[in-house]
Amino acid sequence: MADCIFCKIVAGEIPSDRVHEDPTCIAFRDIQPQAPVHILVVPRQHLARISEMTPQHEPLVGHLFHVATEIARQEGVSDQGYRLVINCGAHGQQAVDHLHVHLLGGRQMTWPPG
Ligand code: DGP
Repeated sequence: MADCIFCKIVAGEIPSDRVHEDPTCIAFRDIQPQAPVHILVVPRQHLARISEMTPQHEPLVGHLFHVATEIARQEGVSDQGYRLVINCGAHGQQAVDHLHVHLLGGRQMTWPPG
């Protein structure tokens, strides 16, 4: 997608602090971190929102979550716990219309979310 910021990051046209890459996805540190560990796991394939998921995307979405758990281990937050978040659409406060999983860790989270 020509105007998609995360497609540009995937393509290397916009720099990012990458912590993981594989044939299916990349992961990089969020530019506006909301926790000591705040990493975005982003599929190389453009899918605007999780609500556009179809059965064919099940392996992709499963992979994103598996990668997030591996990165949580690498970042040292796995034992104490963390949060994985997908924002969807306006009410979900999704700002970038390219599917991504937020990995947030390194501090106590609260509930309910804001
Ligand atoms: P969301 O609201 O779920 O769409 O979150 C989008 C996140 O993307 C937000 O936490 C800030 C982050 N972000 C936006 N632009 C950039 C960028 O150019 N680089 C990086 N590393 N993160 C970005």
